[in-house]
Order: sequence, then structure tokens, then C-alpha cells
Amino acid sequence: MTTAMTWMSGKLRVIQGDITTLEMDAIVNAANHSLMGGGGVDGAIHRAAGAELKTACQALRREQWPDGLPDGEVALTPGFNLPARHVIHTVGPVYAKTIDKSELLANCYRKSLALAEQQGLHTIAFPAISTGVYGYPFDQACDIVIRVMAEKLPHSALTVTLCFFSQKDMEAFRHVASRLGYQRDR
Ligand code: AR6
Repeated sequence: MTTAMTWMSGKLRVIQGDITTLEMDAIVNAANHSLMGGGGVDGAIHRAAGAELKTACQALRREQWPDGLPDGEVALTPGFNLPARHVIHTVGPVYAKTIDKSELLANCYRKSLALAEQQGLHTIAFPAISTGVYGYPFDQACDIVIRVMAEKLPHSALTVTLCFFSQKDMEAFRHVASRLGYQRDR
């Protein structure tokens, strides 16, 4: 894992690594509507958390989301065998060139932060939601994330970690932040 880069007076950390290894109050899962697991980061989280996570997700479907978790919504489970205490499951939008889904992606981040605050949590880590199988262009997704963090973090006690899978993604984030006028902390 590389050294963290930080922005926004240390409230926003960016690292490269595997989100399933992070000791956080919560990690966010880029799930799908079914909440039954899948590939990418969702598959990795389910594997690392163990079978109890799927059982907890089945209960969420039965009790709260019988038609599945909609795009931009969030749901909470324990982290089970993960080093993270909780998992916040959210569903990012599938990218479409002709439809602007930026608000749905922003909602994944906003609602995850709100849920973490409501639970009294202090640390939360996000993967780059929708930028894998769901095809969201990485730079556009970073733009959305940075705007949400700039809007929310000044009024929040949370420290947010963005956990990117590759060094290339980390560099891309740094470029977008700089283009938007956000300088790294010194
Ligand atoms: N840690 C951190 N980031 C990761 C990890 C990991 N262990 N594994 C992958 N990534 P994706 P989506 C990065 O496809 O686009 C699933 O099947 C990856 O490089 O996991 O929201 C679900 O069930 C990429 O940057 O999520 C849904 O059906 C980012 O995580 C669908 O994929 C997101 O990639 C959701 O697609």
C-alpha cells in the first residue's frame, strides 16, 4: 500500500490498495440491486467478510428492500470477518453516454456519509463506485466525488479514505483535484 495523499486539511485521504484490508468504522461496497454479491469489489468484500454477510443482505432484502436496493441508496450491515466494523452497501449507476447520472453517483457518496454520521462513525473508506463493471469514466467519477467531499467534509467529523485499486487511478484523481483547484495538504 502506498503512502496516503491528503486533501481538505487531512479529512480526505487517498490511498492505493485493497479496501477489504482496511481497519475502518465502515467500508462502502459498490454493490448491485440484488445485494447478493457479484464481481469486482463486491465479490472481494463478500469473500473477505464470509458467508454471514450474504445472510445479512438477504435479511435486508426481506425486511427493507424487497424490490432490491435502488441506484444511489444505501444499506448497512456488520463487517463480520472484515477488519472494518460495518459495510455500507450502495448501488452506483450504470454509465450511459446520453443520460446524466451524476446525481445518482453523488447520492451514493452523500447518503453513505449521512448514514455513517447517523451511526456515530468516524472513519469510512470508499472504492471508486461505478468505475469498474458499470463503466463510469474515472475522471468524471472523481469530479463528482471531489464536489461531494468539498460540500460535506467541512461540516463533518468524518475522515474519508478513497481507496483506489491502482496507482494510475490515484494519479488520475490527483489530476482532477488539481484541475478543480484543490491543492494537496502540505
Ligand atoms: N479494493 C478496492 N477497489 C477495488 C477492489 C478492491 N478489492 N476490487 C475492485 N476495485 P466494480 P462497479 C475497484 O466493478 O463499477 C459487481 O459485480 C475497481 O478497480 O467493483 O460499481 C457488483 O455486484 C474499480 O475502480 O464496481 C455490481 O454488479 C472500482 O473498484 C457491479 O460490479 C469499482 O469497480 C458494480 O460495478
